[in-house]
Amino acid sequence: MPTETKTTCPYCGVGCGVIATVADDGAVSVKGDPDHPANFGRLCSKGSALAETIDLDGRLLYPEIAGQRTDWDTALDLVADRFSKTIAEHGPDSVAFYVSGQLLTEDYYVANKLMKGFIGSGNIDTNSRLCMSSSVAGHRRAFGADTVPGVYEDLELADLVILTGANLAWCHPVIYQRLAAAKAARPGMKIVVVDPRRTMTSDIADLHLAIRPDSDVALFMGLFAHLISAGAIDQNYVAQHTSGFSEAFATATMLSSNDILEQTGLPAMQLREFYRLFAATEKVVTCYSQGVNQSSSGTDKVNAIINCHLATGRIGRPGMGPFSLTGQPNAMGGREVGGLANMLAAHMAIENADDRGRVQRFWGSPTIASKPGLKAVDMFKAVADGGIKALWIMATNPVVSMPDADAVEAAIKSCPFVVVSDVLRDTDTTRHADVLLPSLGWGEKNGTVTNSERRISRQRAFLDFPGDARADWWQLTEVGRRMGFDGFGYASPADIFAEHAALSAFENNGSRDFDIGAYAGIDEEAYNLLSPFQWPAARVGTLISDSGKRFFADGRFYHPDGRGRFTAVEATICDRTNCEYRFTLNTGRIRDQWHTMTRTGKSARLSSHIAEPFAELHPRDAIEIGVGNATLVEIESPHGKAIVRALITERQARGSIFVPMHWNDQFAAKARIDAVVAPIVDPVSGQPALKNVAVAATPLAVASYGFAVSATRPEGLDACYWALAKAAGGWRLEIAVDQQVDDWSLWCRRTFAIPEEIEPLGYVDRQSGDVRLAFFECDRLLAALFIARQPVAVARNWAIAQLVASHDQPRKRFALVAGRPGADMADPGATVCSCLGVGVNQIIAAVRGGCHSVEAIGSQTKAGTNCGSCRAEIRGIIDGCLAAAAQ
Ligand SMILES: Nc1nc2c(c(=O)[nH]1)N[C@H]1C(S)=C(S)[C@@H](COP(=O)(O)OP(=O)(O)OC[C@H]3O[C@@H](n4cnc5c(=O)[nH]c(N)nc54)[C@H](O)[C@@H]3O)O[C@H]1N2
Ligand SMILES: Nc1nc2c(c(=O)[nH]1)N[C@H]1C(S)=C(S)[C@@H](COP(=O)(O)OP(=O)(O)OC[C@H]3O[C@@H](n4cnc5c(=O)[nH]c(N)nc54)[C@H](O)[C@@H]3O)O[C@H]1N2
Ligand code: SF4
Ligand SMILES: [Mo]
Repeated sequence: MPTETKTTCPYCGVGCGVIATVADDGAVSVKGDPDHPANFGRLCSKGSALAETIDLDGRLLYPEIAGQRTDWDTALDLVADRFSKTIAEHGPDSVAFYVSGQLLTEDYYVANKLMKGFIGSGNIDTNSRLCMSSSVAGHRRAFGADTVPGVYEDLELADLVILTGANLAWCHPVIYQRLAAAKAARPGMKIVVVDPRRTMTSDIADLHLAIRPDSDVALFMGLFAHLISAGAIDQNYVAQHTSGFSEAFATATMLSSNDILEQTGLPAMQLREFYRLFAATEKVVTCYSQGVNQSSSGTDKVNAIINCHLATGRIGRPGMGPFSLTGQPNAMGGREVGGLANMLAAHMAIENADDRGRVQRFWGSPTIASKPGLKAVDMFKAVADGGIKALWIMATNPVVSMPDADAVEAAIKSCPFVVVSDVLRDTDTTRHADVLLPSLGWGEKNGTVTNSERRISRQRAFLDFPGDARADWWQLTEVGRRMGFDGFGYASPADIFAEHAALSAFENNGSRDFDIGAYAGIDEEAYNLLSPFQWPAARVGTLISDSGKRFFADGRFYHPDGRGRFTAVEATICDRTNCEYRFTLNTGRIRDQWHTMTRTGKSARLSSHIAEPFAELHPRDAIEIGVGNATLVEIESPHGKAIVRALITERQARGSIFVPMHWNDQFAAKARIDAVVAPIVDPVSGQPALKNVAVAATPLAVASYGFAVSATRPEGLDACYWALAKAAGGWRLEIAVDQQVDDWSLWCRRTFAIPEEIEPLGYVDRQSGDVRLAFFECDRLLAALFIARQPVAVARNWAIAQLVASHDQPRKRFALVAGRPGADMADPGATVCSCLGVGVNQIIAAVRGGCHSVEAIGSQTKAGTNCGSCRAEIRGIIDGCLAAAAQ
């Protein structure tokens, strides 16, 4: 009998409920959980492809010391011993943990407890520093606690939704779908997108404000001033429930309208329209994500937004409020357990002696960190300087995702003792570990996560532990015990959750926002049955008292005076016109990859949407620097270099370049974009400015470009540029060489491990530089290579399909060498709908055949009918075709 398990998607902070089914033959399939209140059955492309990413290929299955397999006892004893000795010799601040919003709450709780309560240092920081720390700091300044007041339903109830620095269509696709459905049902609802780039999200916007990078503070200060002059301030609310209005007012009115126009770069009409809409609409939700947080003015951006909501009293009521969208599946859970270096458990403050005493008493711990620890960027600097001598990295890949990534890599290499807990054997970070600890992955591990709307859901295991892999909480617990600490006697995640819930209620009585006391002491059985619930969930007697409570509905905040605080923010501008590094590098995400690709990179389907690292450039910038479409461009800063494909598009503003954050040394020659990113941080939160980096861009001199498909993973690639992606039946490869290659046939034999007896089919034309080589074993294609002096114009998806086709007829083999489909072999074009494998050419054909709506395309080609993540792109293709036809 197939078994069904209700669990939660391990990707983004939407936190969709998933039903995983294991069939009798062990095959796993996933579908959206119709009962989960985050997604009501929907999933995006990444969620839908989860079953394709859980194979054991590439997994780390056994502990290793110095690259040699070992057993758990030996590995754990060594970790405990080295940490203990380092602390004994150099003090508690000589060790550190760098953890992740992809840990489950239970893992995170134990890591934080071990470092802050038993080792006695604040040196635990997390990739949430790169993600949510400006929001945390902004919330604490405004509300007195890190409270996210919004819920998803607010977006559906609002009359105006502002999406600023958030590419919802690609990064929170299921919220995007809920919003798109609400707008379709109620077309009067307005959507404003604030983003220097025109993204897929801007396609549903009534107004897209393509502001200059980092001019958000000016934009929202201008709005604040407008609300005052338009008489839109809620005077009663401001008087009764807030403080600091006059200081914020004074700074906001220091900027003239001209300053705002100049700083934001927006046309006056657009700015007026935005301000008018906000002033006139009661139900406004302002959602923000990394375009806000990842900035040297990130915390001020958050407070500039919150100021406008406090001034109008539009907070704490349905359909309104500021709403920070969390990125990782458990970014919120990490904040709840106090995983950041400057926080304590259960939303308590490390600077507050009462809080420290309370947590220490609760834990019965020998010590408690007396001051905040080092924040991520400073932590790796301390590793480089030798101040930190033992480091444990868990569920994050800092060699790819930290700014100044080459320096971070060098720091890790130089650190005397590095432990990495991961699910994969080979990542850019695991290659530098002294000890590798194999962790359980999604489907194997058990615990809870909290999504963007404060909803706690279970992740449940439905697969056996592979090899010797063990849960992260177990690894931490074992090390804690071996270091001689009491307080790590947990037998299961339920034990840990029960303690975490009890701590949240400990001496709380409504003084702290985070209270899930209703679950204190929860037993194994209840934990296993736990349904998704939102915090707060305090216990009064036997009742769960405030489930469903709307934060700030009563106008009470968590500052000692109970008031919400305005923040006097300042707008800063950045002008690079005359700089050597005159471009602004903006980095972020694409639809079908997750972070450093360790999981989504396994899926051919997901890799078919965008198979290569790229730089979006404005056409005029491209002309100026001499970069042609699909040629290669080198992006450089004083910190490092990257080489990516040029994608010339008017969706990009002049002077800016967008490069995705995902590619790394496992998938490309030199596309770790964080190697280029400067380690500049927000002064309040310590969050790096990952969206505004001064860079130079130049064309890469290339002798030949190439494309290849191969049944096995290419190895030892000899090329100045390469990018590798999984494809159905094998791999796809883009390359470029900077010098002529004498023997391409030999190059293929080495790269694709072609047996000697197999002769290539094809030709090498020295005059034109064209090369076409294919290697067949019986009727099966082993590898095919297409080389040209210009970017190769072979139909990629068609070539990939040849890996699984039968080549029993010579005609088919020759068609492959010709590099284009024969008359009976249509080329689907680049994949748009990754769920159903529909290419751009198929959609264009359907538009030409009379399908002029996304729905019509869906019924004709099925594109966009599964998860719906590609619907914005389909709409774009229809519009493009119709516009072209009308010309
Ligand atoms: N497909 C996919 N989805 C994901 C993830 C993933 O890896 N892949 N990761 C998850 C995680 S951890 C996170 S944190 C979220 C991030 O989700 P988002 O924040 O939505 O994603 P990003 O692409 O990082 O950046 C959002 C937008 O900010 C814009 N931006 C840049 N500079 C500015 C500026 O100065 N002002 C404004 N207003 N906007 C600016 C960028 O152009 C970009 O379009 O996504 C989550 N979801
Ligand atoms: N330039 C630039 N850089 C960025 C960003 C950006 O927008 N621009 N965004 C930043 C943001 S918001 C984020 S959140 C970070 C994300 O950056 P990372 O956290 O570095 O990215 P991931 O690829 O998710 O890394 C997770 C690692 O943990 C492993 N893993 C998966 N599951 C488990 C598990 O259960 N246990 C353990 N122990 N390991 C596991 C994975 O194999 C992988 O190696 O990147 C940041 N860096
Ligand atoms: S929106 Fe997609 S990635 Fe995010 S939780 Fe839902 S299914 Fe997973
Ligand atoms: Mo993130």
